[in-house]
Order: sequence, then C-alpha cells, then structure tokens
Amino acid sequence: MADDARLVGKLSVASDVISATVEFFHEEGFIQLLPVLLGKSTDPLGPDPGSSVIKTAEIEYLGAQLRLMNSMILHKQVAIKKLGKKIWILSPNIRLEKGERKSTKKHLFEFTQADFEIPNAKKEDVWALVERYYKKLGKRLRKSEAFPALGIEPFRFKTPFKVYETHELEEKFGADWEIPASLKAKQPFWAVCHKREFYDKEDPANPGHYLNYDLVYPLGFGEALSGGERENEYKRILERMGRDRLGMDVYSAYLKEAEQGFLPSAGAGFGVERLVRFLTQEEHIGGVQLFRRVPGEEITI
Ligand code: ASN
Repeated sequence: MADDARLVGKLSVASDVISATVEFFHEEGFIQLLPVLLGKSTDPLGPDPGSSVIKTAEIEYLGAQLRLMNSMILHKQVAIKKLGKKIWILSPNIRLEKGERKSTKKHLFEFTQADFEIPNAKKEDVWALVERYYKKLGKRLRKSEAFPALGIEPFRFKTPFKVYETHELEEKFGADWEIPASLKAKQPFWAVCHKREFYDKEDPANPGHYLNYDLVYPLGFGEALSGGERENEYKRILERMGRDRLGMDVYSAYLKEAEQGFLPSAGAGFGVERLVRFLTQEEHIGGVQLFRRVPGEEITI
C-alpha cells in the first residue's frame, strides 16, 4: 500500500476512535468540557525519576506567567467541585520531553488525551468504566472500513483485565517492568500502586501505598492510561506537595480552591495517539500523526 494510503487508513482509524469515544462518554452520562490550554498552574508530572520532561512550557501574557497544560488534572478537580458531575475532555497536552524519548516509540511532545473524572468514585468504578469502553470500542471498530483497508483486524478486548501490583511486576520483570511485561501480555492489564504525583491518593489504611493505576497495552506497546483516586483534603494536599518540594506560589489559586474543599473523585486519562498506534500496530507513535510531534525530531510545519 502506498505510504499516503496507509496514512489515510491510520487517520481514518483515529477518526473512528474519536467518534466512538464521544459517543461512549455521552451514553455514560458524562458532560464533555472544552479543553483549556493555559493555566496559572498545571500537572507537575513528578517528581518522578523516570520522567524526562525538561520543563513546563510557560508564556508571559499581560504581566501574568501562564503555563501550558501538561495535563488538566488540577482543572479536573476544580471542575468536579464546581459541577458535581462526571466530566471528560479531549485535552491537548504539551510535554517537553528530552530528545532521546524518540527511541521509546511511544512519546510525543504534543498529543491529545481523553481525560475524565468522576465524583465520589473509587478505583474499581474507573476500571469497570474503562473496560466497558474498550469492549464497546472493539465492537464498534469491527464495523469500521478503515481496518480492512489497512489489512488488519481490530483487536479483540477480553475483559475484565488482569490486575497486578507494581511490586509484583518489579519482582518479575525488574524496575523497568513496563515493556517486558507488556511484551508478555496478550490483553491489556492494570498495574496498581505507583509512587507519583501529589494528587494521586495515598491509601489512608496503608501509608506508602497509592490508590492509583495504569493500564498497559499488550504486545510491547506499553502504557495506555494513568489515573487514580485523588487527594481531596486540603491538609493532605499540602502535606503531599511539601513532600514533593513543589513551589507553592505557582499553585496558590489551586490551593485556594482546595482549601474551600474538593469532592472526593477518581479518574484517568488515556492517550488518543497511543490507542491508535496500538490498534493499527504502528511501529512508532509518530506514524499516526499527520503533523509529527516527536521529541528530537524537527517540526516541518
Ligand atoms: N490524566 C491523568 C490523570 O487523570 C494525569 C496525567 O495525564 N498525568 O491522572
């Protein structure tokens, strides 16, 4: 197949994925919000020894220092508090990764995630929702004309997905378990309990353990989604941010909202390009973007 025809095929899969995703969240009773691109603060994405984000992109506008969204997690918590409803967003993110991240084949410095949050939910509610999503998506894509044109079959998702603790995965596959475990797997699986950003809830009954999760695609494609139950109490948020040595002044508006009270919630976000890469079995994630945004590659337009 000519390169252009393959690209059209992959972008048609992406288009079908987007329409199926909009339909799914609508049917599940979520309110779709439009994304914000700039904020006083955004996801710190760490501290995380595995992170390779060089810096958060900032622009100065009318005397204010604004940050481009690494993710909308902080805005999701505020939205839940203001609306008290299930919400989701097709959210563009900018993450200025080091150039060497090109070699992971799954990193982009500009991508879109389907990012959702549910008031008063627990991790099991999120898992069940995500499993319904993949089941429905698989079914819907079997009717898509884009796959036969590419000469591939849509993946058959079998739910419920298996759940593993990160310490089990580390014991079996080592500290960098993600890709080796993904290569071994035949279906996506949940990896639970990651020590990471302050907004993912620490288990009050089991300090040092976290009520968060990733979904990992099989066949070596790696991380699909990340999320968690959230720290919603002001005191806990302050403690966690202090532990992470975050500069509080950047977060003052967020902290003010937290002080007035957040609702308990849980949610997650999954990368749209990563999903399309997995479904089309594409070697490199840049191959599913019309305008490639791969770390270390020059932007052509
Ligand atoms: N969207 C993720 C979440 O809901 C956060 C992220 O993208 N870093 O937890």
